[in-house]
Amino acid sequence: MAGAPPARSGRPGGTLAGRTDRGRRVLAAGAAATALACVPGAPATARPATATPHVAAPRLVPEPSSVRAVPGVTFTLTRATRIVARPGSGTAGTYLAGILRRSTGYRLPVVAGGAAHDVISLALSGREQGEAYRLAVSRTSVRLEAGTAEGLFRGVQTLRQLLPPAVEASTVQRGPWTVPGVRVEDSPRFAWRGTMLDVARHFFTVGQVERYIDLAALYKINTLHLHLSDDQGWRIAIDGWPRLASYGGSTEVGGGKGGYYTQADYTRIVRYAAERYITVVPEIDGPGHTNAALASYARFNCDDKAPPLYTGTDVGFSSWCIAKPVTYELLDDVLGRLARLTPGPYLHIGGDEAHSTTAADYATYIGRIGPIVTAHGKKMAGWNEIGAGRLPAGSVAQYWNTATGSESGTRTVREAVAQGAKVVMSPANRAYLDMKYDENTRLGQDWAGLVEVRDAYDWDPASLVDGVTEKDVLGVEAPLWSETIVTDDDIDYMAFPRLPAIAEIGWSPRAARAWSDFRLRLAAQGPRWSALSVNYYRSPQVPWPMTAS
Ligand code: TNX
Repeated sequence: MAGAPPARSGRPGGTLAGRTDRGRRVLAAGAAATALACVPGAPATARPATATPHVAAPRLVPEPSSVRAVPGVTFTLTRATRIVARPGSGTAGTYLAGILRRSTGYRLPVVAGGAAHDVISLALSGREQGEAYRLAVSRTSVRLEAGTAEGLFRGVQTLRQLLPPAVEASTVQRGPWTVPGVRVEDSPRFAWRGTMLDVARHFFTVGQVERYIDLAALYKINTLHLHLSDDQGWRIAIDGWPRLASYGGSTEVGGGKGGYYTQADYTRIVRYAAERYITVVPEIDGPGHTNAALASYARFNCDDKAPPLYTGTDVGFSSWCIAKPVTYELLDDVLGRLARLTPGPYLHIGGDEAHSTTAADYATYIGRIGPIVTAHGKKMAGWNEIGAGRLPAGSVAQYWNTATGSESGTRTVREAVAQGAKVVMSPANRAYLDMKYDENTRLGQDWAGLVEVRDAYDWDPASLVDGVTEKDVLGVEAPLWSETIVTDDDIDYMAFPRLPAIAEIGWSPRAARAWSDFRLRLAAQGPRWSALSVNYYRSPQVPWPMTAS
């Protein structure tokens, strides 16, 4: 999907629609200020809202390609409203009905056709492709159209954000359930908009992963990268190698009891994600980050001695035995099994921080694992270091180093691009959700620096690394490493608000993104997170409404 951003309405210097849009922004700023903004730096030029007094102007994250307010028009959802989900509309209708049922108490029927009044209609059309959608809110209907079910699902996320924040509550709330009149035309800038969960350093249950999937879906994230193995834990049961999970998965950082997914558990996660049009990318890290596996079977080790399990947080001390055939027998079984369990096109083979593997061995390893991935019908993804080895066609290199901090990072990512690989951008000093926000953040690390919300937002994937341009970039991903992350509250605190910032970088046209506007739209998400019981970081950079605290 990467390419020149489409011509936009609603931007300074734009057309008539642009002026409408600026009006909308003024309204939005006014609403933020009058909702008792409690942070210094909140907009000082509040003007009274005149057009639609009781309905907030749309404040959406990620910002769509085009939003046009229809002044004076609102749609109000009642218990008589029906959801018309035309054939081919996938899970979008039932997903929406489920959300609306909890908070409105209305059991809105999801039907395949019928009258055009008092409906939310979801329909496929020939006008859009992929994840693109268009949404039109009039007095009598909400009409959502897309070329695919996936596009309709993305459009449903926009509709959620047009409803009042209380729509996200898990218990019945009082309405009115009013949506502002609006016309949205939207499509993503990048095809890969991901987040990674490290389930190896601390294990997270299926339910915890599903909860994270739902929160990510709200921001149109479409890729969930699961870091399934590391020094501290192996988290997926593999036929024929039972000790990987039963022993290698038996602990975690700090010495807790760890855990692992059965293949049925993993399949549940994959299906849950697929119902939200999120593709799972499983990662088995190597040749470094392999202590849990090496501890599970003595014969994986060059000296035939199994090291003890590891519960600390050091990196770079373990390596597969590159010369041993059993290493590749194991990887063939593991990657073959994951390939069969995973409908998505990618297997992630890690490849980072292999400080205990020689450069020659590293290149040998990448040269051997690529054909294994390909033989199982998948494309290979790996951290940027994989560029130092030979990559199969269609590979993806995930750039994680900081832009200025690592020459080897920029070298290897360029080597990957020179081999035809695409790049997923996860620069640690921008996109890592485990970096502290400031020096007082209780959780997280700071080796890549402190990452406040503005740092997470104010960069562009197509101009970060010299020699890696828009056409090379497949997308962005926000990884959440879990050395210090234990609970749902911990996940929430580090991911919100930075995950939505990265999600917007991945979705919105470059020209639509400005921090001064984003911080206002982000502020409007606060009450939504409160309704969802998301434990978010109240960044002083964002003018949160008082009621959200
Ligand atoms: C570096 S980034 C790692 C991980 C750590 C992370 C902590 C990368 C590919 N490797 O092993 O968990 O830093 O921030």
